[in-house]
Amino acid sequence: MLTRVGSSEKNSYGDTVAVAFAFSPGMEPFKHRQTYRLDDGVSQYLPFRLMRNPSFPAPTVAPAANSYLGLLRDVLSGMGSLNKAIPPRWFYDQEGSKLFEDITRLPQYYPTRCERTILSTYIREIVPLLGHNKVLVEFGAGSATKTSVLLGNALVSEYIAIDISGEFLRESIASLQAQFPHIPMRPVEADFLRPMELPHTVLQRGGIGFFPGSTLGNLSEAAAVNLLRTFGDALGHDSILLLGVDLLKDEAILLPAYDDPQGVTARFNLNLLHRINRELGGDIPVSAFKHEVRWNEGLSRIEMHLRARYDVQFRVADCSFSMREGETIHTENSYKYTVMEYDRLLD
Ligand code: AVJ
Repeated sequence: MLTRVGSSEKNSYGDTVAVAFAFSPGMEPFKHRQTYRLDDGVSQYLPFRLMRNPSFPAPTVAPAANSYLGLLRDVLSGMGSLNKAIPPRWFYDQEGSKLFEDITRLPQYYPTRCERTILSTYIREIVPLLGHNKVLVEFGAGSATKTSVLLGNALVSEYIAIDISGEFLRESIASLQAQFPHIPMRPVEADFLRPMELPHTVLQRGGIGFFPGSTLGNLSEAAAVNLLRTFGDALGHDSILLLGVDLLKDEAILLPAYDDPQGVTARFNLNLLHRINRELGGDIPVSAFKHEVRWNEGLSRIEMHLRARYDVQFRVADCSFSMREGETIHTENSYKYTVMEYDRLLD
């Protein structure tokens, strides 16, 4: 069942699913603050918030996204820590982006499906909030499968798609361009977590930021707030952010979404080690590691780890590492908040 929930309605712990909000960071809340709720008894999902950004832009230079040095730095520092961890952005090489695509088609992985349902169901209501002839900017566009719902209904002057996985992005945008030949499209290979400078048309016309997929959930609260500020700076005055995030729900639904019996998510997680071997000349014995998913109740997040099945030693970029049996490399967090918690974070 899909319902629209008024902004003033209180949502109690875990009962809600889909939301669209609008607010102005550091200023008075934007008039449109809308909650769309999808409750099929299984997939609670909170997608869309609209944010009006009143601040002036602080342009900065976009750094190279998929740089050898960036990967090297994150792997060496992450593997050298007491609690080994590698940031999830390194999942998305060509192979990883394809595997994530496969994840989105798994019956257990509900977010993509839910978001598309909410977006297409409420598109007529969402479109007027997006204004006319603004520049659509998608952060982490990937295969950009949800974007066609917006492009087919809203009037946008241009589409800028940002993703860390350049080759994959350019292929997706090429097929989207064939579908919408009249809309200028620009794929930008960049890490949206870093401050970025968008084409000046964004500041001239105003931007519609599109950030679906609950990618915000990968970040801690503080980092999420920072990212929203970065988006605000990049999108400039009179912009809007359409945000999709997953909600807290039962562990029995969360765990299989990140640990599917088909083993697709396991391959996605383990591909990180293959990538390190490929790109940094590592000799990590990938078969010595096992995909592990944990629900961290205290921090309200799904965690993905790579767990050593036995004591292992390996080298990456001429540095040696050893791990004990059972030790893990922490590869991803997916925070799951309630609507109230998201309200607070966005405020
Ligand atoms: C793309 C970050 C939203 O956290 O649900 C899917 C990535 N990881 N399965 C998520 C992911 C494992 C996904 N995000």
